[in-house]
Amino acid sequence: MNLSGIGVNNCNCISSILDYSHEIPYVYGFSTESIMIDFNKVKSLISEADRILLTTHDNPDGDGLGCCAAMYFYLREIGKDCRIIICSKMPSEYSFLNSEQIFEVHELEQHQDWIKNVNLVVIFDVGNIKRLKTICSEINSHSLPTLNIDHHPHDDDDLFTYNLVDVNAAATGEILYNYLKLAKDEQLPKEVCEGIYTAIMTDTGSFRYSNTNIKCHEIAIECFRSGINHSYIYQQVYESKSKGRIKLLGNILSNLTFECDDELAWFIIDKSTLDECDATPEDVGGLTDFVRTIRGVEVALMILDSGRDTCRINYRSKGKYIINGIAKTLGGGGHPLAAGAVLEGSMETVLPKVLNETKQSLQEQKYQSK
Ligand SMILES: [Mn+2]
Repeated sequence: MNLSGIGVNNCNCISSILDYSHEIPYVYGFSTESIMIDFNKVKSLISEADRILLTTHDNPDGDGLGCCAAMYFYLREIGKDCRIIICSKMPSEYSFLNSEQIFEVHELEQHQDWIKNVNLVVIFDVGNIKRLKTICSEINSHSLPTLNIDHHPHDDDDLFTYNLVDVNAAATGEILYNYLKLAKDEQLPKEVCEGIYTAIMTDTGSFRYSNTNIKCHEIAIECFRSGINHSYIYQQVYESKSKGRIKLLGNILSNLTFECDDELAWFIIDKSTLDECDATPEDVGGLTDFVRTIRGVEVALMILDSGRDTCRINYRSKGKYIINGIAKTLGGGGHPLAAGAVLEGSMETVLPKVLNETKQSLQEQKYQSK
């Protein structure tokens, strides 16, 4: 297959390539540092490993989970001893990927005997290995080699053994698709395509966000050919929201604050808000995206205090402002238009700090663009 123009960065030494500067607008699908990745290296790592653990980040999304499922079915077909073990519970909207019960939630006692003899851990969609939570400690304690397949920018102190990172890919699922096409060299089976399609559909907001590219649609065509039920997948992901999530949406919409000439819309969620709405921290997914849809709003910001003395913040930008720099300043990271962080402290201490940083950055960016 033709792999030209995919724009893959070979990232055993990724620092300079992936270090975004605020002055450089991020353009999806375009790379000035395009180096063909050695997919063959990935292939040899996989062929040398008998036992492979697949995993993704905490609060898993469709991209990470879809990749795990797709890779699982591929590895099972080529006879690998493989398991998917994740560190958070499976979100209900993705349970359709788990009809064969292939996802397991990590439990030390239950998994340590199997994990200690793993030859390779394949990690999807994780910018920072700490996002593997309890699985990260297992990897360290058995010194397991890790292969990270991802489209997030990575820090210099990246701790993965091997990196296959393409920040221009719309989804990790796009990178995995490219790899599987090369490794398999034939039409991918339906069960693999279900995972790939889910990954790309969710990370592109159903082929609407600015990261959507020609490749996404080409992959979708192949997924359709394999016989996936695209409307079923769509309904499972987007039309199966809990009542708590919708109540929470109502609550935050009536408590939005607009600043910076109404270009910034922010909202807070704390434990009492969650309780009032019968919602859980898992129900906050997608709220920031929704707030971004308001006309005139360029940046949406959520600050979530779930009562464990840390706050999670989440940014979405329409494109005028780059927000992963702010997230990085606050100890997090992410994509130029979708980023976040977890900060120590309660809402009282975190909120002023986050708002200051955010408003200052938006002001600076506005000034620079003039
Ligand atoms: Mn992703």
